[in-house]
Amino acid sequence: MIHSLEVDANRIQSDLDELSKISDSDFPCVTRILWTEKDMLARAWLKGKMEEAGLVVREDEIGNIFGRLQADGPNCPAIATGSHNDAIPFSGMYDGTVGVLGGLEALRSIRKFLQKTGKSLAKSIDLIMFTAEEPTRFGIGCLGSRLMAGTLSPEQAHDLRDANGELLESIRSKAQYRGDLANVRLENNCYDAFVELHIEQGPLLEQLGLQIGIVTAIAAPSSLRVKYEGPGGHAGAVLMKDRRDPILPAAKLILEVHDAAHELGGEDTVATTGVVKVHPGAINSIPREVIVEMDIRDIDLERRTRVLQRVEAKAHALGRDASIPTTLEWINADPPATCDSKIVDTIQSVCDTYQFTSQKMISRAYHDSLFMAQICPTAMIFIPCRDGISHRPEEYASTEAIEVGVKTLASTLLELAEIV
Ligand code: HGY
Ligand code: MN
Ligand code: MN
Repeated sequence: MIHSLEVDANRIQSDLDELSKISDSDFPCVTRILWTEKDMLARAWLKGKMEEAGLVVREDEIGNIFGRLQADGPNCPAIATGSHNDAIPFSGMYDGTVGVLGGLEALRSIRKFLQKTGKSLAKSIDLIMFTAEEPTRFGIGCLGSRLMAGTLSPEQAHDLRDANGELLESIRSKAQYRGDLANVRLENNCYDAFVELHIEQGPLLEQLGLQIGIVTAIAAPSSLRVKYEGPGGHAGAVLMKDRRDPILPAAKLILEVHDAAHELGGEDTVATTGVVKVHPGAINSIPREVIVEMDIRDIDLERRTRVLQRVEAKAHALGRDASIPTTLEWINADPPATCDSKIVDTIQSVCDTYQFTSQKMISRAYHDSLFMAQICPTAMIFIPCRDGISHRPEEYASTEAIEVGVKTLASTLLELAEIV
């Protein structure tokens, strides 16, 4: 039986507002990058909120934070919910945080229901705040959930460097994190279910006037870094015939990524060049090094593979033709995830019980759910965001939309945790 639960929408909103101010950029922009001072403040703030809500709090060796609503009995199974609190530079206040603070409110409302009814849970419920879902600090997204799922090894994590070339290990220990990263790994089926609440980051739900998106699949993200190098020199004194300018193959590759997605892909094939770094970066100096970083995604793995193969071949050909040394590195190339049909059905029946309008859909953004799906049954709940805007300070989800999402999440978790 689906239980309707009351959530405190004003408390969720004030939590979101409070967290949005713990940022390295001025409101409404939010910037919160792994293991910066503001990230550490936000972590302490969240742990305090979890303890206030009566959860048992722990943090693992990479900084994934767990708040547990304990069921009766020491070795009972568990389910989980969660998302991320980190934010890419100058972005918005709802990406990720709706899933963490909405998940916190869902656990508060379940705890209140249990106290009122005298019931208890057959399964504990974990609220997880995942470390570094965004790729900002170390160039790869979902650092915490990748290590949980084993798709990133501790050795690979140790080798990661930030933009200043500092190793992850050095930054991790400065942030007072110790211990073996191998301990972050969770066993397969560690949870009986994982459900993440998130803003859609697209316009579909708002355009269709729907309250809930029930995610059935998550697109397959990939990203690559290509470096072209040349002798550089004086922008005035070196004749054109004597130049080997790395900006040229880089510029052609940027166009190629776009064309490959259009010509080989379908509606769900997307590609962009989000990073272009030119060294030394002086207007009157011919570049000596150009680095471009591309993000290419598709819900269809085969189709994405065709785009990646074409881009990789072209990257090398452009360097060869220009006699420019070329270095190409795949940062990640992950498979898509299929959401668990039983959890999808549970979310659907919860929406029907509340009479929330809903529809099944895919997620083009990646989330920690993409990796949780590799180790346990997983699904996602989307709520609409204004004009589908995300990763910008104009990102916005109404308190009412968030309340509907949290109610849906809370009742879904209660159903999955089973009452005894
Ligand atoms: O890039 C993404 O899809 C996610 O928002 N990090
Ligand atoms: Mn994001
Ligand atoms: Mn996100």
